[in-house]
Amino acid sequence: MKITRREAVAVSGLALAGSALASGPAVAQMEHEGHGMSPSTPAQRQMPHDAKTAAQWWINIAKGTRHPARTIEPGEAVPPAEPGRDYNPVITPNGEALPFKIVDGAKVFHLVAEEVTHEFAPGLKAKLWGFNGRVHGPTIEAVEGDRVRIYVTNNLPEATSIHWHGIILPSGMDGVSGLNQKSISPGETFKYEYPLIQHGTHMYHSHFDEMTQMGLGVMGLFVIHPRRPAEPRPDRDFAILLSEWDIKPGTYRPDPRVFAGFNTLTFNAKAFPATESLVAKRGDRVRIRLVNLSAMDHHPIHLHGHSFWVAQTDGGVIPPSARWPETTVLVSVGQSQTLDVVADNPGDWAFHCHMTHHVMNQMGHAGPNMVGADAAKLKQAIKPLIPDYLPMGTGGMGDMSEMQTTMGGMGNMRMTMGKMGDHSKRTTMGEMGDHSKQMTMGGMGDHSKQMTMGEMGDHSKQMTMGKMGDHSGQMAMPENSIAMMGGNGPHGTIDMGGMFTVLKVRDHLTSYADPGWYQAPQGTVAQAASKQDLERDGI
Ligand SMILES: [Cu+2]
Repeated sequence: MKITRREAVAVSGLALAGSALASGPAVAQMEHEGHGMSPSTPAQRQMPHDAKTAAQWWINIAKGTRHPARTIEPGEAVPPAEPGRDYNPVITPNGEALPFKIVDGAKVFHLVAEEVTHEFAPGLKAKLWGFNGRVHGPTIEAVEGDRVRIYVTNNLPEATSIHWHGIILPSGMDGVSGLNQKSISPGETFKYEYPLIQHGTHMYHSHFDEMTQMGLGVMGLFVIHPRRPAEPRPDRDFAILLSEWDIKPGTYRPDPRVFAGFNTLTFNAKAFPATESLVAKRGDRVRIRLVNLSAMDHHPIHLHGHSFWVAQTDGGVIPPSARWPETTVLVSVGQSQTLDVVADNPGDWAFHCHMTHHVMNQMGHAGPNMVGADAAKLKQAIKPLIPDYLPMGTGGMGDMSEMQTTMGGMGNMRMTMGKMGDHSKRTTMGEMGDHSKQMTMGGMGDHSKQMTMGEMGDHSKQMTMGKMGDHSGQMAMPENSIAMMGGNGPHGTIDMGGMFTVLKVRDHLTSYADPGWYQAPQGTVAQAASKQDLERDGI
């Protein structure tokens, strides 16, 4: 049998693949058999039957392909990569990595798709579909040159299939139900196996009944490190999956059918203030991998206090000469954007979606707009119908979070009767200090009552004024719902929710545990102007 030079090189390359791949003679035998059929095109070659030789058959094809994130040739002999030695593990804030074992040179993972009860933030839980007891699924992490074998067990009530988004692999492993494979029936376990011939930030997600399954969380991150990085490894390597949900207050199941009005916006399936901070030492090379698998929305993600480089996309590494600096990057649906930044500015830096509705939580998107309204007249008109009615938000909506914080923190939608009693029907709130103007028409009490009038219509029984009055210790809000915005900060309430977290950069750290709030040097914090300042500058 005649073997051309190119084929001989391919065969020897495969033989070198060593323990991670099949033995050389087996490969040579496969090649000989293939060529013995004298195919006129590669597509006509007889396909190998077992997974190992199939992987090698495909590696031969991959050798001829180009990918802008490749540091070794496909099929090069490399052992399964080890954390620490070959890569610095990625950090999935609020998440975790999927464990693996090495069997016969392959990294073996097992995903179990199943229903999961997930907490988005204290006070808001939902029944979702995820993997291995989590939403989203655990992060799959591997290194270019590794061969992965991923078992997917379907414990969902309907069929599924899993697509490996952005990963270059054999067509039959791509996971589009009906196109590349049969769907995975409930109770079945499918096996996906392929070598990783690229590096980058990718994802896995359902490709069967996507609207429902992705709307309920059937997805996760898939990070592949370079085998021989051309650039220094990041010191801190974060991966964040962006998604959105529609959870009607008082319900436990997101509605995957909606196409607008998502009211729970999440980083790794958590809404602020449940999002973990990103912690770095001053001077650390920080990589932030952003992946957007929202149903309908793109997210412009903004970092304060720093300028970053957009260094990679899902398609590969951007050559250094073609990178551009940004402080905000748009992460479109289905995209990944990888930001490289040197954390050189100590402080607490907001990192958030710049869509204002995406940094708000479930409550408060609907309801009447009261900004600038003559609330006294409105109150007079509604009082005969709802005796306790108190409009709110007439001076802006910052009071919504302010009150909730006063009542014991974001997400804690219960408040003491004493507080509520103090606020109801009062026209000013002495104890609210600076916020007295915003609070003119009342505090938390009217917040909830506004909900009665607006978006909470479906929950009128829960929201009746009488019931509110009956609550000696707690005010009635729809169960399982969280405040529009607000977390406790070092200077008061942080009027943010949803897709918001904090990059904490510190000069001195003994660990990467959350260091608490930044202690700003004296004189570097904005504060009320002094009389002398105003006089000196003619203000
Ligand atoms: Cu957004």
